[in-house]
Amino acid sequence: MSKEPECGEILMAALLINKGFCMAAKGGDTISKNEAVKLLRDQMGPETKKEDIEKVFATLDSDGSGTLDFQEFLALTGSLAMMFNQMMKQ
Ligand SMILES: [Ca+2]
Repeated sequence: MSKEPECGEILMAALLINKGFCMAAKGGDTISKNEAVKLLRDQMGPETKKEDIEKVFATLDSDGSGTLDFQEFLALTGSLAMMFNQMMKQ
């Protein structure tokens, strides 16, 4: 059985999420579609079809702006966290 996460670990995860956004946004307020597609391809695997990545991007880009803001990025990280949670349960 795994141990409960400590407050410091949770804060570190939040900091890493913020750092990930800042790096992907390259100092801006949003992540470009090209950069988001690279991130998604890294997470989904290089064999993933472009149209599947486009569908995920369209789902994440909830306001249809063509970029991901921090809130939309959090939806991505939340989805990944849920995926990892399911993997850990198996
Ligand atoms: Ca958007």
